[in-house]
Amino acid sequence: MKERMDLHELFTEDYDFRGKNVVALESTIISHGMPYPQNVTTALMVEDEVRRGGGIPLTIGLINGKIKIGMTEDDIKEFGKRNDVMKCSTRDLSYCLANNGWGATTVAATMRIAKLAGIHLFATGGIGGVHREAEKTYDVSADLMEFTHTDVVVICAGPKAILDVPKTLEYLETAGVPVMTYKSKTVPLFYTRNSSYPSPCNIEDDELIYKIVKNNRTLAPGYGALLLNPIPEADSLDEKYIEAEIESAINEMKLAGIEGKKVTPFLLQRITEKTEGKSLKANIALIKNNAYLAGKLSKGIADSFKDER
Ligand code: PSU
Ligand code: MN
Repeated sequence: MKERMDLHELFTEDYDFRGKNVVALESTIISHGMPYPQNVTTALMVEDEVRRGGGIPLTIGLINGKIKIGMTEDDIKEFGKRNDVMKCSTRDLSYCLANNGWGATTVAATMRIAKLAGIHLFATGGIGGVHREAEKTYDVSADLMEFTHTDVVVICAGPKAILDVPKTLEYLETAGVPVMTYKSKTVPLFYTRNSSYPSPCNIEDDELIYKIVKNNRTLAPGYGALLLNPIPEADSLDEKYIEAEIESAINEMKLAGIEGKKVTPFLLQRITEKTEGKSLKANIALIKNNAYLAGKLSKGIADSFKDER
């Protein structure tokens, strides 16, 4: 018999998903990553894609000062509409809970919560990383750090193109985080399917993922891993086109003096406006694609952790 997990009064229930074919989903993409109402319709479609792939979707967020794992359709609709939802990275969770607030969890925060409840697989669009000009701003997302102490496998479509991609890849290498690409010889760049960066480890066979995850549990206990799943060919944007729009959005951001946690939401919104929705369409397609893959892998990943106490 597994011992019951005691998640204390911070959670709406004593969740325990150990051994189950579950997939965690984040909520920052709902509140700060996409405009209303596409944020709500996308979050619901993403849950359907996990189910279609064979997994159980669990969207995570903070509601009235409690952590909820498995937000309902009504919760998601409410999240998408409210404008007082706090973007919570790991360090913000304790404050938001103490304040009885509503909080959207970033990749780092979602990983942290998922792990506490025995969930080891998480699908999203793109992770945060090392920002351009980080040598001046020191802006490195807490998402990267989380992979060194939280054993959750994250499926995304590559480092977001708004980042400094080579520096993000270097950081992950230095930190010792396994980075796999799914059926791709190059590192996918979120809006674009291919890049000039060779894959550190290309996976053609799902069984290999489970073996790598198992091996790494022994070699680097508590470490996460990244699986980069390229955006489908039909939805991939032209790299030069999107790069020009990104550069122009970054210049506007600098002129407006935007920094810190506002950077990523600002850039995503401006790029959506500049591309007249093309980037948003790509973002929706790639996150659905990731959710479906996560559903497909959910049983195998759960089995890789089934000895967990
Ligand atoms: N990728 C997207 N949309 C998003 C994000 C990533 O396509 O909204 C969010 C994720 O929640 C990620 C966060 O964890 O942005 C990173 O924020 P920051 O750069 O401030 O760490
Ligand atoms: Mn940042």
